[in-house]
Amino acid sequence: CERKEFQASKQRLLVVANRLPVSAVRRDDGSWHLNVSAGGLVSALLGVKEFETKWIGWAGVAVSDEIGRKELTEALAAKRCVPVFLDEEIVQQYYNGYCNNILWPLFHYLGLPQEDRLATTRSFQSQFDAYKKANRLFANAVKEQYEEGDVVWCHDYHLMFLPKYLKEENSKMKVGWFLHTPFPSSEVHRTLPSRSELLRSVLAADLVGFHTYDYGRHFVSACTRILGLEGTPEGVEDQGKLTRVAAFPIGIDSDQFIKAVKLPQVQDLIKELQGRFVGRKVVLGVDRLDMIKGIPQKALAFEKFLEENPNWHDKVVLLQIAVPTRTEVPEYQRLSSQVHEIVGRINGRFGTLTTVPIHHLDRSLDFHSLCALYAITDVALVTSIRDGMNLVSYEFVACQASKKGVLILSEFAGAAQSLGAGAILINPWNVSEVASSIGQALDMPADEREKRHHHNFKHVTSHTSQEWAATFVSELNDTIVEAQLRRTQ
Ligand code: ADQ
Repeated sequence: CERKEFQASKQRLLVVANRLPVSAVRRDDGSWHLNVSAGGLVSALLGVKEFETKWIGWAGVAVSDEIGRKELTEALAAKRCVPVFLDEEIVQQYYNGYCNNILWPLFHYLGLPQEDRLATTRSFQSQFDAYKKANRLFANAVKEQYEEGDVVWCHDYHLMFLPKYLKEENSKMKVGWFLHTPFPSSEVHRTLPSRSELLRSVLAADLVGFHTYDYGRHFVSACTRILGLEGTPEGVEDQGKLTRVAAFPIGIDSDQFIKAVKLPQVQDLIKELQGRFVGRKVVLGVDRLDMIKGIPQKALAFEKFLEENPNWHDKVVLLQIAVPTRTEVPEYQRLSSQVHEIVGRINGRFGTLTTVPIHHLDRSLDFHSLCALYAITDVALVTSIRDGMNLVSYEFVACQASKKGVLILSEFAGAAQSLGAGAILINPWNVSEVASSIGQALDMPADEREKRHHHNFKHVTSHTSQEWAATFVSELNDTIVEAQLRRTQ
């Protein structure tokens, strides 16, 4: 009976990420409303069903009163979430500052604008201190939830100090850390004043994971060149302690998308959209409004395509769905104005009294509308100038079982390594190349589309988010067993 119980019970997984999979909004009467948040990490981990998962993270809202904190904690408990409370000053310095203004651009090879660079240099130390303070708050929350045997999985660049703090507390804790962004070349990482402390803190984990082999190689190079440690085929070794470093390419819950497209309400939406765009091919972009997604480059390439192909005017539309993020950060505000200006200019130039070539929406779409949109699309256009993986390309493929549309994919997205053979790969900085790829995709014969789609569909349905998480956690368990064996030998 005991054995049966053991088999039935799932391993407990504490997922620690900056944001919980829900955002909390306080109503006028003081009660809490919880919304599921958009984003890659959330989409991937919501599909994970093999473990008894508990989330630990920030709910995206500052709560200073004790009653509010208690009530929010209770509301979130029903969703298996545990809040970490961050005050406004910490959010400003740690999240908007160190995470989004320093690490995010650096990890995506983006330089800061000159005026921000000097300001950032001056405020660097206080932001770094806030980063460590915030990581300490996350560590305390994990400590409160932790039970022996749990696996703790830390996510992303927001929490690079967490492995160190957790291991200092309990060296037996099983700790994994996964980065959702690229890890840049060691020459780029080298420019960070806190370069060594960040690397050493991550190395405290038992297993360190990246989307691609290349990101892992950059990380190992940074450890060897900056810290002078030894890189081995398994990872990084420091005084006999091995930290495993490996690639775990993320996937999506493909079944969820495939099933959704067949639902009657989604089929109704599909018919409605097809009616709306009758006689026109649909090119689709779905992105968070972020510098890394190359949205201005996409619009400029589409403009070039229209310029060079007058026969396509009125026969093609670019639908760009751009959900705003980090709206308080000045650089994101500048990006939003820039995109609106470019789109306005192109629509003014190529629009008619009844149609415009680009429909740009500044908002998130609900899941069913998103699936319907993916399903009616002829060409998905992903122009990220850097992207850890890019799940939108996977979601598009999963929804294309009947249409077999074409994916144009940036070679700077991690997904190019998995969907490269089925997609048309482009350099988003080369506007002419992207423009001619749009033409190639729109004119592609059905048998070639079918072949390319088949390749991508096979990959997307066999490398799912469930498999991603299960592989990471089982590798983490194995790593710990191997380390114990090494110690006893
Ligand atoms: P993101 O940068 O958020 O993720 P991505 O992987 O494309 O990028 O995931 C975006 C998710 O948000 C998708 O599930 C998509 O459906 C959803 N989304 C985006 N715009 C939307 C909109 N307008 N309406 C509704 N939903 C929208 C980060 C990294 C990526 C990495 C993921 C996962 O930057 O490189 O692939 O984490 O590791």
